[in-house]
Amino acid sequence: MYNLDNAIFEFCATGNVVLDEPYGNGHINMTRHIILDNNGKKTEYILQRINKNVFKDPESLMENYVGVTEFLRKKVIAAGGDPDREAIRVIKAKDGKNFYIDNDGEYWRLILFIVDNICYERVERPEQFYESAVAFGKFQRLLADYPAKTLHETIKNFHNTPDRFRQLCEAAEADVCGRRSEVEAELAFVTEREEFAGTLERAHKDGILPLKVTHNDTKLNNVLFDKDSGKPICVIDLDTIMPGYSVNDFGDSIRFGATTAAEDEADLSKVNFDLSLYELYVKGFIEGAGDGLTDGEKKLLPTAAIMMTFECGMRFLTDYLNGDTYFRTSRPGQNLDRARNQFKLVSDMEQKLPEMEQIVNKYCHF
Ligand code: ADP
Ligand code: GN1
Ligand code: MG
Repeated sequence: MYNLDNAIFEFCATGNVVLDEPYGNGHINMTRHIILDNNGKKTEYILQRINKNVFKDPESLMENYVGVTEFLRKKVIAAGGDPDREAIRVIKAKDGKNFYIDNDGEYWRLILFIVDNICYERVERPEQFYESAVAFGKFQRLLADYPAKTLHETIKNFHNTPDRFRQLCEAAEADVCGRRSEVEAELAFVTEREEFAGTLERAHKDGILPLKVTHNDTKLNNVLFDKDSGKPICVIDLDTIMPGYSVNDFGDSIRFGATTAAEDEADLSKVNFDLSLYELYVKGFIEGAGDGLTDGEKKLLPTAAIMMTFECGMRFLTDYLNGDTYFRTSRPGQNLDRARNQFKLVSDMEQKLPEMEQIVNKYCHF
């Protein structure tokens, strides 16, 4: 249950509540936009209840979150930027902690609302996608010297695609909701790609793909843009910052953004992979990451785009079979639509792989 009295006033934030409403389209946390009026001075906040079903250890998560935000704040200040706009500011609870635990054992955090922002659920103009690529590439570059060993693994095996394959097989085997018969075609599609699922893990074992500090959830709606200049202000949603593969941050953006339809579009004839958006993202990500990517990583960018799309499709399908317990849904069958949508994109990308590789070659000059 959402209980404002038990949450916002437990933080070092004072004033009368003049606005309190659900906010954003995240699939995981419960997010509210709150405005407090303190003798005429209004301050805007984002109050979030951390999803404990997804994040089993919220205290470790907040340790990562605060460590990274503080680190980035210092870099923004050093570069002469505005730290309350270009970095996330965590407001402490009254007991000095970075979170508040309510009577039900739920964890809450309060952060400053980044004002005058626009958050896009879909690419409206191609430049936005290019700009988001620069932002996510730069984000990786800024964190290149972060002490990765201090990071907790907030979700074990988060982008371990073979493990996602295993979880899907388990869900299909258990079939707790009796939905398996509806998804035999999708299960066959996945099984045909079992060997492919291990490609990045093998590249890691072979020393081609190093572990780096990565965002791991690089959807377009996890970067905020300035409403006037249209430029990216800040990368948000830092719950999944962990050691990972740089190419997966690239791939996850591609699966969400380089498409002609929304993630849950059910009419698959509308869902196609958009090569021109892909090209813009390649250009921006390589520019943003600077010299932070090795040739081995760059060569794996197209594979990672397919991998993240395939993996996300498996995750949606697993959740559908398990009874929609992980991703927030707003209508029956939404997770199945999401899974089919991702698999349609995978097929389309597989067809267009030669072009995807040519585009990477064009910007990387191997
Ligand atoms: P989830 O994990 O559920 O996706 P997010 O941290 O991404 O949660 O937050 C959900 C949405 O809330 C974002 O997509 C964005 O629209 C909005 N949001 C989050 N943090 C801020 C912030 N500091 N300022 C303004 N809007 C924010
Ligand atoms: C979730 O939290 P949000 O909506 O930004 C999910 C991502 C998926 C995405 C699919 C912690 O992202 O991994 O790619 O939904 N986040 C988590 O839309 O599982
Ligand atoms: Mg989000």
